[in-house]
Amino acid sequence: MEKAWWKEGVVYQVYPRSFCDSNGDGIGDIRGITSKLGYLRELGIDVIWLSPVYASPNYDNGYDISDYRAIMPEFGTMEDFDDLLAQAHSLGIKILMDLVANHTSMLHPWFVQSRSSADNPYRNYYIWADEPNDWEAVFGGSAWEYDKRTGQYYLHLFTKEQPDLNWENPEVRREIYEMMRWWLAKGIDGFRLDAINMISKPPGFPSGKPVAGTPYTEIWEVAMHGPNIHTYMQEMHREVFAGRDIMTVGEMSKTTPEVAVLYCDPARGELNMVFHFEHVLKTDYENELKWCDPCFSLLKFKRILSEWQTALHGRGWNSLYLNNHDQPRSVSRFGNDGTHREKSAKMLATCLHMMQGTPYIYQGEELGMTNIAFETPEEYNDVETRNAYREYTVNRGVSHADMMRYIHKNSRDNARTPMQWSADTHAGFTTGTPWLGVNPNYTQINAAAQVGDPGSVFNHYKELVRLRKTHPVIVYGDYRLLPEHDPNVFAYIRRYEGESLLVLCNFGAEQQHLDILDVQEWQGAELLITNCADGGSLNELTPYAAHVYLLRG
Ligand code: TEU
Ligand code: CA
Repeated sequence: MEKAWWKEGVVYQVYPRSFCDSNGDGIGDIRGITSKLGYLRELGIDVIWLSPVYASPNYDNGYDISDYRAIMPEFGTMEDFDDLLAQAHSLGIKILMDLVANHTSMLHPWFVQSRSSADNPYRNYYIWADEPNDWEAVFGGSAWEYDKRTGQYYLHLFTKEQPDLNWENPEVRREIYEMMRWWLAKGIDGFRLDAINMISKPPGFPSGKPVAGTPYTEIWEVAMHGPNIHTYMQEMHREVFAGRDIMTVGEMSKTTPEVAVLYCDPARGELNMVFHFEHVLKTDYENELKWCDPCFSLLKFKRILSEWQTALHGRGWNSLYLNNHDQPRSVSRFGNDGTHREKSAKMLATCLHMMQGTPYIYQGEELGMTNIAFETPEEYNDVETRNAYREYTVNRGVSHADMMRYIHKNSRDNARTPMQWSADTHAGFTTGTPWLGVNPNYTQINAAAQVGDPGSVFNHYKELVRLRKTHPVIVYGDYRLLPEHDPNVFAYIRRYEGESLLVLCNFGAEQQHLDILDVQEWQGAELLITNCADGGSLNELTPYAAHVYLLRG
């Protein structure tokens, strides 16, 4: 298997709005990020994925870009960005830009031109039609918006403030590639490509599955991986990526391992890896519906992650994540954010970081930050949450109490509350009023309390990051799931050049006895890392225990 820095490193995702505020306006900013590079260096991460920092009216917090070559004034200036990049590089940390190119903001000059008249040269930069079809937008309502100036509808797969670009138009592609090269010329180290599997639209806009209680149909089965997607990805590779030592990861909902290989098989010249959604959509949602009472199945979780491990081995590369700015906090979701918070956070991290692929840590995950439960819908900022509250309580007959319970579990704002730096006011995130409420548990859960504590969640993550750099079996080893039928224990073996790694994780609050192993074989193995103060055991796992054993050849 070809070696690469992006296979060996660990990525840390920064959501700038919530990371660190340097000037007291309550909004995280670029200077704030720069001021925390020492912290990231201490954690040992190699790459920062920066969620969008471009100019944006923030209908979707930066995922609606109005100028690809300018920094959002609330976040600072281009000088601040250049300084962040230079300082990160001087510490050996790379920077990945979040590229949102399926759509722009409605305030992007291209769209302002496009909507101004039907014969404007920018008209074909977007997708216009005389009649809408029945697609439902990701954040609710029709995916088409009527624009009375020209009497046509434009397509928006997300909010109406995020019109979809028309990738069929070669001018659009040329402009996007040129802009990407402009960022690379600055010295950035790669891209995370937002919703990139949606850029090629199916001809005729065929209907999807009906969405219950609405006149709309789903886009998920019909609008992903359109007919020209691989042509565009290969073109982007030729025009932008080829010959550069950069990292690329495409965000792709509705992607199976077989489809993912088409994007990340190096021989095809497309992307390095993809973010799939299977383990976050199919293990605790009811029928993949986000607004529900979650019911987690470890059996499904193991089956899905194991399938990805096996299917991509030697053919592509996995990205490993449990958290991002769109997902609830993993410790609240898959672990236990009550009495077992620290132990289960370490267990989840161990389980993920010992797999093959590039691990992603989302800000605050390394502290075991938890979900938030705001009392009222008004305290939520996220456009998806706000729209869903309205849609479900007004049109779909869901009660306020039920909907709030679903929101507490699954709102994207669970991930977006300010980073908990210290026990000071507003968690040390800002001296002003934070744009989104701070989780009140910051007095217990914060970086200041954890960095110097060898038993902290932070130091467990730090050790996982370090081990990846010292043990090639973690990066390059193959993968075998131990008997699949255990509903509480996730156990697997990795092997590489005579070394074997045994990973044992208890996902439950009960003690588990294991007899799946040839204990004799592992008797002399070294305990590489554990979340149990009193050491590991090969056949007894205390609640949420995680042990990793290494056997040298
Ligand atoms: O998300 C794309 C995506 O597929 C979303 O449907 C995602 O599944 C959803 O946010 C889950 O609730 C990307 C970004 O990550 C997201 O923050 C943006 O809102 C979206 O694109 C539009 O740019
Ligand atoms: Ca600020």
